[in-house]
Amino acid sequence: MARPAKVRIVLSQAVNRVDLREMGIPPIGLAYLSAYVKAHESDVEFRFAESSEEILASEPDIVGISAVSQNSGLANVLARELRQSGFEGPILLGGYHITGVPGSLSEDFDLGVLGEGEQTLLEVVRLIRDGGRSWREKRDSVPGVCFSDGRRVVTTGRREQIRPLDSVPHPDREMLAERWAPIHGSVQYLYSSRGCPYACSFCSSSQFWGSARYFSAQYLLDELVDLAGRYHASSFFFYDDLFIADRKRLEVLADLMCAEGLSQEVESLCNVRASEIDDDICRVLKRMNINWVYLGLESVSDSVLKKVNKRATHEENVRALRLLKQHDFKITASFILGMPGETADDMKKTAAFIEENLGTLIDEFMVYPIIPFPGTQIWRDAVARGLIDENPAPETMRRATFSFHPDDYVYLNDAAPRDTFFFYLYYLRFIRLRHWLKRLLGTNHELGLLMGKHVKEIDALEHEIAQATEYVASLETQICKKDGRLDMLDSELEKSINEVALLRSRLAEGTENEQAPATRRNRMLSAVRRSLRPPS
Ligand code: B12
Ligand code: SF4
Repeated sequence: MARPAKVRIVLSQAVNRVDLREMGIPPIGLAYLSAYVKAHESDVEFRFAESSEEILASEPDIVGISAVSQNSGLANVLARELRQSGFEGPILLGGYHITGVPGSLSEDFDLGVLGEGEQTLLEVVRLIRDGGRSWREKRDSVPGVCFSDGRRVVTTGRREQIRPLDSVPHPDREMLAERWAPIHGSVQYLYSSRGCPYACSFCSSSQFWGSARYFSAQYLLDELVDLAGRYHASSFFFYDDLFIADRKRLEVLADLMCAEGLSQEVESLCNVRASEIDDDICRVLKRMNINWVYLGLESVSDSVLKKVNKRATHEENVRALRLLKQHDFKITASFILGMPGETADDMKKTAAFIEENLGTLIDEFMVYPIIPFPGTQIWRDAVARGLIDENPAPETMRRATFSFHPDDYVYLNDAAPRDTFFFYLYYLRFIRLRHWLKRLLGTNHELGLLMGKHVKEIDALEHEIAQATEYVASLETQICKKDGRLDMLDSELEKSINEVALLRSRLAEGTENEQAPATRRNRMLSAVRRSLRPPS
């Protein structure tokens, strides 16, 4: 059958496929690219593919790959595989890493797209379609790109932001549907803005997007109605860097959602910021049926918060937690360890704060090591201090992000020893693991386990345990001798392994029972239900 006379663009994302978290959220950025270019050109079609084999099987005219820093090496490998398989067409690279380090563009790519990609991709597609073989000679006519001129990588300057943001159509989620089969009743991720009005020194958002821009309330309502209707969304996750920055717009959106009946049907989640929390915003969020919020607290030390330009104090953070709880929100708080100037005492206090408030002010928490990502102030400082190369090898970024070996991690902090930092990082990750296990081992989940639920959660827990085993082993080499701290981690690890094994066996029991005669299964389920009933 003859191929339709359309330019076929195949988009891909360089991800670590064994990482369950990375695989969990669809790459909506690629879906915006497809929607935007298709809205301006009728003779293009978009597909999403993962491996080089899949990409080639889609017979692309143009390939576009997206990568964040820790996966930039995977993007290079993908491009190399395409070239080695004989693909001679244009290969483009976009996303955070190439934007932060244009000089890292590998020779297999024809072009790097810097920052916001829609308009640039449209121009590049037109150039390729209309320019024939000589398109490469005109690359310098497109703002917001980088490419090699044979000697070095050159950039063409920053492109103007797209304004108004509503001129970007809703993402083409159908392009992703095959891989991320929209499960009926699932969480649907969406973005209501680009950029953030703050400039924390560890975050690249404001640098990447420029000044913050917002989709209008009506644009968002239309997207929500589509997601609710088409995919029967069980919840909306507003995945913006800072969802609540423009509150007037949210008030209108809340009105529209209530009028549409959406806020009764679907529960939502979003990212907030302590300094923006007051009674009014809590009420607006509740009207939208947002019941779970994510909040970056980072540290309990005011001097650390100041140093990373957080523009929030510990007191403000606690006040926000209390207010959110008064309004009955569930809260996931995130913390960062190893920030410049953080003392051992600061780390100890942050750990104590988490333990004291877990289950009361904080429902869930996450803890990250600080990483100097390109485009951030701490990156620039680390480069200036000679701690990281201006154009780091992809493997360096990957190891700095994911390796649990202390030697791979770029430690930025002179104020506390490395082993203290690693101890608190791993200790807190264990506290998180134990908290997670406690929740799953609670009687309320007995029934769920017997019915074969929580499979994904248990997979994720096993993944965490495998990582935890690695970091205890690596900490042993760091601390060099067995001391009380290691013993504590060892025993936490052992408990966790036993408990996950218990969960796994309960799950297996449930699966076996599924095949057992209905009467036996029903007897078991009613026994569990009876045990869940409060005593009369
Ligand atoms: C969703 C998300 C995730 C998801 C990943 C989902 C996935 N499928 O990969 C999850 C939750 C797993 C995640 C995790 C992490 N993330 Co994250 N994440 C995001 C977030 C919030 C949104 C991404 C997004 O969709 N943006 C919206 C779309 C519109 O933007 P976009 O994807 O960048 O695409 C646009 C352009 O970049 C460009 N473009 C992109 N690709 C391409 C390709 C081509 C060909 C072209 C032409 C253009 C183009 O055009 C698009 C449209 O304008 C961003 C912050 C942000 N606001 O972007 C952080 C962000 C990407 N994450 C970041 C980080 C650091 C992490 C973690 C490493 C955190 C940590 N310290 O542990 C972890 C690592 C993963 C892990 N294993 O734990 C950093 C990356 C910094 C960097 N330089 O790489 C960001 C930027 C946060 C920040 N502000 O610092 N993350
Ligand atoms: S960390 Fe959050 S508040 Fe700070 S600049 Fe990034 S997105 Fe904005």
